[in-house]
Amino acid sequence: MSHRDLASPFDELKPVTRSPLEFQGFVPEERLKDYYLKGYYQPQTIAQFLQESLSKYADQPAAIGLTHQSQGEGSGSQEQKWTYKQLAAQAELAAQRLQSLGARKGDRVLLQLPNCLEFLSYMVGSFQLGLVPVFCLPKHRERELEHFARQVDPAIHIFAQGAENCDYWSLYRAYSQRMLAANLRPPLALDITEPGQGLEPQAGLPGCPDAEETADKCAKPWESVALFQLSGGTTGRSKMIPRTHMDYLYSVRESAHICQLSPQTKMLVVLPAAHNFTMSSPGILGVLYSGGTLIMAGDPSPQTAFGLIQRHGATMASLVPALARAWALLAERGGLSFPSLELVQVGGAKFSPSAARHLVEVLGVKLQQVFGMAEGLVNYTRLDDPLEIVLTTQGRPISPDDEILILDDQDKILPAGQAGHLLTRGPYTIGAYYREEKANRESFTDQGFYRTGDLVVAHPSGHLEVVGRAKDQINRAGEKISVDEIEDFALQLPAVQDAVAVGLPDPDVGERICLVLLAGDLKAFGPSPLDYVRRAYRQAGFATYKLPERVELLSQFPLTKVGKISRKELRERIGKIISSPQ
Ligand code: OOB
Repeated sequence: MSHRDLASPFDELKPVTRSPLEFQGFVPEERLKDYYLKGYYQPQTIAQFLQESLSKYADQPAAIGLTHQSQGEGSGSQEQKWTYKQLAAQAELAAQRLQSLGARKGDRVLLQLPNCLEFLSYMVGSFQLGLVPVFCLPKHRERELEHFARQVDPAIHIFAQGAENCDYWSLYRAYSQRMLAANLRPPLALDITEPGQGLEPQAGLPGCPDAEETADKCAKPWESVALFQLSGGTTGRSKMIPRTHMDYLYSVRESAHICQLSPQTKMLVVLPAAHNFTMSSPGILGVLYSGGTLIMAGDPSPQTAFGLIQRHGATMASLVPALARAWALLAERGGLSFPSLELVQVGGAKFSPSAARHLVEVLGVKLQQVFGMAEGLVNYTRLDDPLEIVLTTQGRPISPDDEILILDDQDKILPAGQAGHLLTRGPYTIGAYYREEKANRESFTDQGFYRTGDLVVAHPSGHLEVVGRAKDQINRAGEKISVDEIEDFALQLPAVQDAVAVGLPDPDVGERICLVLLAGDLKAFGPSPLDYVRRAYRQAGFATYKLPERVELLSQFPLTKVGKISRKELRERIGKIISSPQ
């Protein structure tokens, strides 16, 4: 297929001035100033932070991984190793491509790339131009992408056609057409697999501006938004999480110190690169800050990961519990050992003490539990914590100024040692979602504390143990799904009278989506209600991980005393239906 065939129908739309970024927070300004004065906030943008590493570690290996860009002799992915200097040159090339599409400082870009080397060059290039990346997942589909585009008005959508077997051009066209029909301006498309301008930055084209130039010179530097992370969402669709240069970099630097990263660190990047865990805890930015090497895993299978660890001597990896369990089982069965691997971080969902012990015993590595959230707060078990603490808790906060409240249902502080709702405020936790007035009133207190929706108990050492969840969310292998989003769509299906989505406990992925339906017309579902439902969600452009994996039809829903649907009883009832013989 030629470039022409793939060309976007919107190529003629040249980016014009996009809407400005707004900033709105509930954290009292005095506190933000205080964090600044305490030295948590350095007067530095992410571009300046990266620039320092790119020069300081110029000849050291920065990254190993697959690249999608055309290699002259035909394209396709192949493994390459980039030094920091090469990464800088590739970032410059990426910046040139972005600029040639008209991207300007302050513009948002949807960055939707798999774990390949270009993820790094386009991320660095975007920051260097003063663009604000929205860290999309490769698994996001047109429904999610359209929502992000409507929220942040991006100038460009960066993707790799064909990655993960997905036709990103057709997703792009579908949501862009809908936006145009609604009189909204879609972003331009940048498909990194299309031949660019060669492998070297071109003379004559503008290069990356000096990092100083793109730095925001605003009066309140702590308000300068660097990037958007995405929340799993509890009420409806994903919310956009504006992270500032200062807050994000503070968490990255501290995380790198806590995890003792160094130029010898070789981090295997298995989870999606864009996820907050992988990006900043200490993640990709932490490794680049420390002069270490990133090993980008092209696919998340344990087999690929094991091969990369052995070939390149990875020293650390970050996993979700589902993957950590799979690693431990496979390594045990195969009698495998990984002498280079020192540290395995596990986070994103609750890691049970027994699975934690098994991992440590089988892999002979140091385990670090990580309980974090894209909204900010990250807790780590420390590398010198006693084993029992590492196995049974999810760690303690990064900062002495992370405030932790554990409250009862009436927002009253609970006595020490009792489990309750976790609220938090601190130097790297957001004070508001982007353009979400209603959700903000629910998710933040007047004093700017974020309601995490997690139920925790604090140990005397200050370590938190996650004991449950109060938010309406399903956690499938670390991927968060808002039950509202699933239910809202089910209610639009003609055959459905009422719908409730529940997370069913699952030994492999933690939880699976079960959609419980009150059927208006049973026949409308055809022979397989599950097929009917999955088809409908797929056609509506939902990411695959959000498709229900089980459908139960009931004639009535159990109600609480006040007449609300009782999710608890529903879960129990469904549990019984599933465990009883057919
Ligand atoms: C990470 O970030 P998100 O935004 O995808 O999800 C945050 C939520 C938390 O509120 C909690 O419900 C759950 O994920 N979670 C955990 C957990 N880590 C996250 N629940 C139990 N145990 C854990 N260790 O998932 C994230 C962000 C940065 C670092 C690590 C994870």
